[in-house]
Amino acid sequence: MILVLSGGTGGSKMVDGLAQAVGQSELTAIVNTGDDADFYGLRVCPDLDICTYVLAGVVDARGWGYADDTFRCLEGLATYGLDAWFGLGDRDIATHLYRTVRMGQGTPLHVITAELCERLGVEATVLPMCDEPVRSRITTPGGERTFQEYLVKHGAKEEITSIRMEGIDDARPVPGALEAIAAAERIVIAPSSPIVSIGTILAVPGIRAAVAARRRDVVAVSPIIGGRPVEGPAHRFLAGAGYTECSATQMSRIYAEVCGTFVLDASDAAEIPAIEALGVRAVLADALMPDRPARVRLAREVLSAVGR
Ligand code: FO1
Repeated sequence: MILVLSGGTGGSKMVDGLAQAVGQSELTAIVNTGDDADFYGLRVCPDLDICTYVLAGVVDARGWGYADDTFRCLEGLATYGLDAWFGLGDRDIATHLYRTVRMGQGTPLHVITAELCERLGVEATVLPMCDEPVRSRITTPGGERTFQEYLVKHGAKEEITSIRMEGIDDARPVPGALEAIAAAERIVIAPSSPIVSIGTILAVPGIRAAVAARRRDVVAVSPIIGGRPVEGPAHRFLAGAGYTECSATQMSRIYAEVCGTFVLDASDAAEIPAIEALGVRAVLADALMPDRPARVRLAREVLSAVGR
């Protein structure tokens, strides 16, 4: 079994590539839930849903939400004067309604996630990092934002002065997560944000130590190419966490304790000596994933970088 740690839009492309490369039944994903939010009383888990929809082949082309969705419900809510800045599609809302109903019955998130996966025909094992609510809170000069407020409502334009993970101390890895980390043939850290996606997963008590214990078999993929994030505002989150540099080398520094191998884009070859000076093996690849064939191509290169 291959294990992948993933966030949402960026990471889900690696999840898709790995699923194509090894087959869904051989893949387990541990997914960030720090971006989760409640809208209109509904629990929305964007990264879990993005990974699930990608594996089910129903994700929209923009990389989140259900394909070809309509937004009639949201339009209706706006008519009634409610804030409607977060794009919840009608079909997508069915997922959040189902999740919220099951949570109200006392069902843990990892069980609900497995139910959604089964109903959507996903054969991979998709695990939330924890069942307990963990929420990334982003402080900007304009005040503290929830993750989705920062990213979507305010368009990720604000400078970040600090980031905290509310609830992280009370979080526990879901049943099966530590076992999957221990048993995986290889572990892939997807090119998601090292701070608010992968950093949040690793901050769940017990997960960082379990991954570090497998360091030799862990490979991380750089989300930074040419000093810029491939997608999303990773540079702002890095700065908010106190890192002044936005580079593949900086990613390796953040991951040095948990990964023995680091895959970076061929255009960043000049950074190899700095990365290897950290005791991390650096492997070059074309780290861009513009389409599905590129995802499986990169996934194969990433696995072969750790001898698989
Ligand atoms: N991202 C946006 O940029 N705008 C949206 O309106 C939006 C809605 C949305 C609804 C459901 C969902 O699962 C994801 C959604 N996303 C939206 C993506 C999400 O904000 C982020 O990409 C992830 O949280 C980061 O991985």
